[in-house]
Amino acid sequence: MMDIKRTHYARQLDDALVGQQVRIGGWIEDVRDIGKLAFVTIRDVTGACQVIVTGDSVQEAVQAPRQSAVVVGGVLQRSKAKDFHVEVKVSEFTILTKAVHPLPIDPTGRVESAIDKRLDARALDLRTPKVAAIFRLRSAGLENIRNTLRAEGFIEVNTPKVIGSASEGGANLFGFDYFGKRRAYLAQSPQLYKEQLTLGLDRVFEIGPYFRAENSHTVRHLTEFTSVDIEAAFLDYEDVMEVVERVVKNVASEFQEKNGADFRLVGGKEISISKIERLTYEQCLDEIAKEGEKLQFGDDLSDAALRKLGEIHRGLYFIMDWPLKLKPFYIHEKEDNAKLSKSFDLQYGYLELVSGGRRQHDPSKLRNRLVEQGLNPVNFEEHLKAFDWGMPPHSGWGLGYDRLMMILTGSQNVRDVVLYPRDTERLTP
Ligand code: AMO
Repeated sequence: MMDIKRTHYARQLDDALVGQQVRIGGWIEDVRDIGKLAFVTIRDVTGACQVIVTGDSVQEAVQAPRQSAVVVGGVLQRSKAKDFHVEVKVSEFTILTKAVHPLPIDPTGRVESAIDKRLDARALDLRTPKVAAIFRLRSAGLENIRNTLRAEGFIEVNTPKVIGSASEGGANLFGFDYFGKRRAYLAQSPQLYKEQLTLGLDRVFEIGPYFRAENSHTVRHLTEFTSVDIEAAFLDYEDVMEVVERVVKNVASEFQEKNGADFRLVGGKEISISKIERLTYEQCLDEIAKEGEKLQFGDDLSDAALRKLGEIHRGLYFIMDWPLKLKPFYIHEKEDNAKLSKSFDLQYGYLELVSGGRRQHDPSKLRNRLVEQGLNPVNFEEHLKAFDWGMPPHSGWGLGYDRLMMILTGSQNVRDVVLYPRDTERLTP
């Protein structure tokens, strides 16, 4: 029976193990043939190590296609090599699966490939150390967010993604036939469920997919993406702005302080997050006007306008108190000026990372808002009925996790931080 077990990862091989028998599992990266022996570099998920092959195995190692999966065993000895302190003097060299050449991309990272080629071969792309590091950071970030939110009394929930009616209004909805009986849709967000859950669970969060039939061709839009959503009873919008500030701050310091090696490898971005600046929508209009772009109260901030703002405010900042009519039906008006809303976006330069706000919890006002936005309250009855069961005032937000990862890892394209991105062109792999 073939023994496929390793005793160590490449990174664990150090001076303390010299003289011991070790076994490594990984992929052949380089082979240097110098006649009676060959120097082979084996890479696993933790790094690379050098192995010295002699005897009959030399031929096998020299002929082995690069990137084939192998296990190698032998005694660890000190090395004179420039890049390695120690090396394995091989007594066993087994090729487990041969790589078939030509490979679609070069996972050593020496030859760069365009993002589309890399995504077509994503599983192999992940063997590139920098790419694997992005996904380790992505995982560490999720754990960190879970810890932050749990410590603040939020419980994690999972709401349906196959639903009977829109959660965010009619646009951008993927619909399909449901057993020949009716239409069903993929959830654009957990918005309505998370609000209902504040009735019984008080503070909830969900980390899950959003589906949007968004015909956008940009480096920041996908049709399926991951969001962190929260909703909390008896908190106002300024309170949940503070929650998101803590969440983002903790992820950034997790990367900078606890995942330093991966963070440096990916070329991560150190972001300063002492106190995130809070601008109102109207202040933004003034700033944009000074830059020569005139917008009227009630106009949405165009891409061009956001890019101007992004040049003035290069890091993180909030835009709050948007005109009510620009915001979804579930957003609460400001008590002292009903034209404005208790809403906010968290921006990083021109890029929107989060949007949220206080929610309308008065069912009759909510019905009016639906009608104002051209939506039919009848289609929301399942949701609206919960508002008659003592709905608490509540606030929350949705954070685009892929966009946050894009910023923190210094990536230029959201596709870099998503394993198998989905956009208008891409449904595979
Ligand atoms: P919104 O529609 O602003 O809010 O979405 C929340 C956050 O999700 C991210 N995002 C996207 N990321 C990648 N590709 C896309 N196509 C895309 N669209 C949005 C952004 C955005 O800030 N229910 C509200 C949230 C709430 O109020 O709680 C909502 O869906 O980072």
